[in-house]
Amino acid sequence: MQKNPTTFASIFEQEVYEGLMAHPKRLSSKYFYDEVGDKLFQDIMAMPEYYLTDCEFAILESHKDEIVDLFKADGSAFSLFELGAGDGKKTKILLRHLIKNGVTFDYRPIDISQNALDQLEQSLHEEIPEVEINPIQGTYFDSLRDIGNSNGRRKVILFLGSNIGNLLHPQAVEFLGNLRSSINHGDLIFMGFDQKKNPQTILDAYNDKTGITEAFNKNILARINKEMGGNFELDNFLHWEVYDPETGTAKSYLVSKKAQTVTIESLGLEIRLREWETIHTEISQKYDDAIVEWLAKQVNLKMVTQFSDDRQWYKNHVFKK
Ligand code: AVJ
Repeated sequence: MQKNPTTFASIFEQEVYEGLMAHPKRLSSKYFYDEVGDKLFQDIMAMPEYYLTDCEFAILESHKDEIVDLFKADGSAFSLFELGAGDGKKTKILLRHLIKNGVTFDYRPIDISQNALDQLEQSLHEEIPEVEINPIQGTYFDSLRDIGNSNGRRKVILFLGSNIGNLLHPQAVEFLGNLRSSINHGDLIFMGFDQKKNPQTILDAYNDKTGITEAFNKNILARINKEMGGNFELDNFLHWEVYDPETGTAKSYLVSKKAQTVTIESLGLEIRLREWETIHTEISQKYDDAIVEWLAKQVNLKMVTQFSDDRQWYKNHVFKK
């Protein structure tokens, strides 16, 4: 029973279909984010175990003068794009400081979640009304087109939160190469990279005792239930995290606790899962200087500077063409 790809109502449906028909099974982490998933990710960022947000917050706060000077460059107006802007909590440090310094820019947050963009726009109007905001809904891939097509102004691209870590190295190289093609000389890319560290610290960040990350991971099944008429029984799955300190790759899985059959109505799909069969849902890549230098070299991006927290748990690198 092969479904004709043209009959899928959305790319989400198509990717779910392909991922659950594949061996081993997989679902893409980009589909974690609906209204529920956005909230769960905010809860994750507030957890003590999820050090990434605090680290990047501290870096932006302590280096905001240098960063604003860097973005200001020759003083010409620029567009500040942000890929996967989310709730913009960290970005607001920079936005506030740019405004305070009288810098001319507009803010173009891009996110897969329209809900996240609506909330961000609302909160910015209330907290920093001076910021001109032009939100764009779409994936990272879609965003390249928007960045490439925006002519005229200088561009600064923010890619915070180690969001790049959702991409395997070959995908990251392809993405960065395309990102490079969509910018001009004089434009900047400001990116967050979570660093290799004690493997236990990393595992704990993705495996909290309170079960928030588990609920976040399972939200993709909840979405399939809601949006495609699925009947996944969430309790029948285990959230499982592994971290390979050699490659720096953290991987999330949903593991089927028993043999079970799941139907997804709008896909006309009946899926059988064996006991302990896995569905791979996310990778969260960790980096060191050698990997970042290698990535930059692959796509001919120049490294401008970098910022780090005291413990060197997290870094923001700046690239140019
Ligand atoms: C938003 C992709 C950076 O991989 O650390 C948090 C998502 N997944 N906990 C990450 C996430 C589980 C997060 N990124």
